[in-house]
Amino acid sequence: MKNLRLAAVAAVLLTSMALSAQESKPGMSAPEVNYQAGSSPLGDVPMYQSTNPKAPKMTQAEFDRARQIYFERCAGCHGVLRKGATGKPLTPDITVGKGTDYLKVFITYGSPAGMPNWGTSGDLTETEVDMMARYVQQDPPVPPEYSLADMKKTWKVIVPPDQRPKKKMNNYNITNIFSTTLRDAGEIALIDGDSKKIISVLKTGYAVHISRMSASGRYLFVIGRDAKVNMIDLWMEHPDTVAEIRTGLEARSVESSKFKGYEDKYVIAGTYWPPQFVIMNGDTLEPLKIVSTRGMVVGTQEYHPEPRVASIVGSHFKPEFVVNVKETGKTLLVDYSKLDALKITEIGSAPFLHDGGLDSSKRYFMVAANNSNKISVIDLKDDKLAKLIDVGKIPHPGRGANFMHPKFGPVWSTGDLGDELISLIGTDPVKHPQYAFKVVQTLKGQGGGALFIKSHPKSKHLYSDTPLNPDPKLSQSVVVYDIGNLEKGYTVLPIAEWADIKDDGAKRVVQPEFNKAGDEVWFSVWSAKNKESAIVVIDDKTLKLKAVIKDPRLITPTGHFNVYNTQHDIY
Ligand code: DHE
Repeated sequence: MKNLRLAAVAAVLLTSMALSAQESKPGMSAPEVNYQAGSSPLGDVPMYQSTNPKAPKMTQAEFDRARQIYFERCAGCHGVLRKGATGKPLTPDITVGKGTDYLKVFITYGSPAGMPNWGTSGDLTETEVDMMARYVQQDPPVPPEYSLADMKKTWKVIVPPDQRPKKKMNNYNITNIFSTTLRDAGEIALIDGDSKKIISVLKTGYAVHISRMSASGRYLFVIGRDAKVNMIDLWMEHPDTVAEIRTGLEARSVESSKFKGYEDKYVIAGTYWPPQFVIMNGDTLEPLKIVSTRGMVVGTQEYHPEPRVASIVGSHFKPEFVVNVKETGKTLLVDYSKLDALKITEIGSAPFLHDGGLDSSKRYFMVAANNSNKISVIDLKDDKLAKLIDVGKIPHPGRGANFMHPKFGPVWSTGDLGDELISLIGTDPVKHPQYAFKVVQTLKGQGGGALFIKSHPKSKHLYSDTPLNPDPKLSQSVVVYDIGNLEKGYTVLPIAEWADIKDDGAKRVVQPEFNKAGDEVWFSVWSAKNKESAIVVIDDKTLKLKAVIKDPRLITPTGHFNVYNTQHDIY
């Protein structure tokens, strides 16, 4: 009887959802949903149940389990405080009125606007769906803040600066080392780019995310999703962590100061929770200054309680960190020359700012406002918004790719998560003013689900991956364009096939990255953590396979970062 009632509610709701989806803006694509709905480490943080008298009853055990599921599956889209991000807001003022049956249908069947079908997919049981429907009617539990004192409790200087080597103590060509993210192992592999041998595998934070280099090329900084930063000294006989700290409860970005006179002086980490960033001493990771990013959303000027810090880059033009805040759609130019009288220039563009990179002159920072299908161009010399440019659906450049276009001069490019397009944007307002900050050409890629695009000043090629495309043929290959003849279209490189992995499974090919010389391109073949993965290296001139790196320690390789290219922002 109960099931019949649910089915009847479902039929009515699904019809109305389909209609409203046709009327409203198109929803998120499956790749985008899967990408955003990643697990948050906040699931393990203790938080307390505050009772909402209007909400249906839950036991403490049910509440705790539902909270964990929420942070594992839902927070990426709906936000920590359920105020809504790429997903809809789920606060009790909205959910209590909808009621448990309505919410159960949504959770079970999903919606055309992008909500996954958690019930019918088998990801959640009927009991869990019921529990989640009641959970989202309670007041959202608030994770704790994270202060300087909290950071200091986790801060360790393992090798103090005066006990570190005075010169490089190993024979590695450290400029050509790759730091490879081993995502599900919470480790990075340092791989010698010359010999293609693994130098070492080092423990880092949970679900480690990115690596960045200090300006001198000596220190490597790695950040985990649990906001742990490792500082690795590449001069040691056996490169290893010399300092570490937890900068918050959840994070994605770390960077170091690059401006002349401030090389290796400061490190910055931006956190998803709490919504803030911290500037640290570049030698030891001692936390010095924390700044909150809570504030008003660009345009509506409504208060947002949890605007997450997305990409950060160190300016080469001024002593500034370029900090991109997702939900408020603001880029903060943080002047680190006087930490005790901090000056921040706030540039509003569009939500949600995510990833981006510098143009080839390093004057302009090009950042994807992925919810607005735009690229915003921040002028790091004049500290202003140079342009807001419409591109394809959900742009996702990584750091983007710069190259010299035969007709339009220097361009920066991005692929899209939501469609198959690649947009080329002119970046030279001096010699090519008619093309500056306009989409000068659009290339057709092999499909949506693109994450990273790459070229190199010495290369004649442009590479684009599609690891989140639902078609395995596309997610397991990349495309490459001849820059001199872009009209010709792309050539497909079957990277996963070349890896010759016998295990079945995803084998997603992710993130092209050049070696220092710019004559090889490295790709990760990303399998599940219990399956074989690999790194495939190709010759950039011939586009032929050059090497396959396999090792049982290479568990879930995703991003990889060449020391020299990362140090000098070459991409
Ligand atoms: Fe990333 C960069 C956030 C999922 C691989 N990722 C970034 C940046 C942000 C971000 C804010 C920019 C950092 C910078 O430049 O300072 N990533 C997020 C998420 O919030 C998201 C969507 C969901 C999540 O749960 O984390 C997410 N990212 C992923 C993945 O699933 C990827 C493909 C595999 C993995 O390792 O987790 C992935 N993200 C990467 C990589 C970069 C990155 C390789 C660096 C690109 C570069 O060229 O610099």
